[in-house]
Amino acid sequence: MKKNILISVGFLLAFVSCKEEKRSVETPKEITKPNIVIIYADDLGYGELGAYGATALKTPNLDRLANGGMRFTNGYASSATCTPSRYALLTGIYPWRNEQAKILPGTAPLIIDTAQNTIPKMLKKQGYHTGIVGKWHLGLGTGNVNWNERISPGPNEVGFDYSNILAATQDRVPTVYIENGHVVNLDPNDPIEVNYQENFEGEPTGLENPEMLKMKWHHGHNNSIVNGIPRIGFMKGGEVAKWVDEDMADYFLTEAQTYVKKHKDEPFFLYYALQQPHVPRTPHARFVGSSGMGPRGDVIVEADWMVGEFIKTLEAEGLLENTLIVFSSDNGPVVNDGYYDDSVEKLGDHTPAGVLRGGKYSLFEAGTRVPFFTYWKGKISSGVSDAMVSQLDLFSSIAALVDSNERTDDSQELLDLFLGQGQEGREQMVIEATSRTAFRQGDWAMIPPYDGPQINTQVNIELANSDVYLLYNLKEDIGQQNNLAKTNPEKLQQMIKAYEAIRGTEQMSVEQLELK
Ligand code: NG6
Ligand code: CA
Repeated sequence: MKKNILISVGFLLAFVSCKEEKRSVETPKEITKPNIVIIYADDLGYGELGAYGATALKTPNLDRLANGGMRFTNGYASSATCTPSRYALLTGIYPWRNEQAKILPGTAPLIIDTAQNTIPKMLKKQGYHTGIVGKWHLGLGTGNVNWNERISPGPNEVGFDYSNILAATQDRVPTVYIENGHVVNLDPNDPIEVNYQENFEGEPTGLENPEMLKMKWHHGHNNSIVNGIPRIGFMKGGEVAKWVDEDMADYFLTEAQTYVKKHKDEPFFLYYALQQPHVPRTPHARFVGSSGMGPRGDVIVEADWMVGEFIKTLEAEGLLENTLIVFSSDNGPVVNDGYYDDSVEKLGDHTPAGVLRGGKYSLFEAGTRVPFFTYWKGKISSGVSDAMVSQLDLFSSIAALVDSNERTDDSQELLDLFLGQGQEGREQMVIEATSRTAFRQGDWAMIPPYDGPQINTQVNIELANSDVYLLYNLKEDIGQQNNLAKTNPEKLQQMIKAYEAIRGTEQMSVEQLELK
């Protein structure tokens, strides 16, 4: 009798487990897939966050994530400027493979081929809803965009189900938000025209109408005036559609929060591309003075707050334990990037590049080595990794996370490392800055000779142009002060060989170089 009962219980259990299994087969697999959020700052340097050693600037929300997740000390953007880094991030392809991947004007055509694979396209095939909120800067349309019709192709044509973006940069026209290809709040009776060559008759400019400016230009940035701020490029019309710079951070935060709330019941991928601390730095009134460092510091405090609020939304929606968050920056820091905004005068003890040499536009480390961390509550335990990782690697690693077989040659699958369970990072990689490239391998950095000024005096950044090869051992010399090329000819030759194996031997013509 007893035996019988046991047998029946056994049967019952087998039956139940069978049903369980059946249920899990029937249940859409998507439900178990984690949400993925990439939060991407614009021009945030290696030394800018408390978690990376900043003391003068307070970034408690980002620090909480960085210290509670896996923080990389050798995390890289692919390029020292925006467009190439964003191209590489989304496609998993080195930006120097695409000649168009350089700083784009607001009228540039889309530089991602619509046939090209991207992270959001790959995720869509795995059942994800995909969205972008914030800065785009990868071009729109195919040339001669009519801003008063649907603008296409754009983010929606390269994998995003939803997009609400600024086209290029905050300092470039058109200064409007574009939602799924449509200018937000466009008045058909006040059509938008944009031109990067010449002004529209009778329209004021920063150059000719200094009396109209609330922020003065230092270099460049003297074309159309929007909200008292002179921009790059000329724009006419679209008065009510123009963004209010000081409200931009709140606008994108609300968009990001709304996106999450709307798609919380399906797996989603959100690319939340912050506009800070790129110029023009326009903190909302409640952040003015918050850093004591002028607008540049204030917008970093603002961005930190925005991220904190965004995390609160994930938490309130019960999503934090099922969401992988990746945070990084598109390139290194710049203090004066074209406006008089007190950033130089009020910098005080803050070192945006931390211990690194160079900055935005530079082939020295500060151009591409940036804050980079992953956070996943309850899944990634807190830690610090010195392994070398590139934003390029997100394509293949995210694919692995969602059981996709898709990979690119340039993107290494480092999922374990990003989830805090692996040790090994990249052995080597090519980095880019204004169409020049350099090489990192092991502890070493090698920069080939390039024509051009050693220092961009306008932004006061060392670019790493030199008549000779530069070779540094970063383990001993993180500040890149001792060029070892002469004393280590063998190492130099080995580095050049490994670099050329990836990059090719063809030299870039001077015209191709965007000399800074
Ligand atoms: C430069 C701008 C700079 C910034 C940069 C793009 C001038 C003189 N300088 O050409 O202010 O807009 O382009 O920055 O115009 S990025 O982060 O989007 O690459
Ligand atoms: Ca940038």
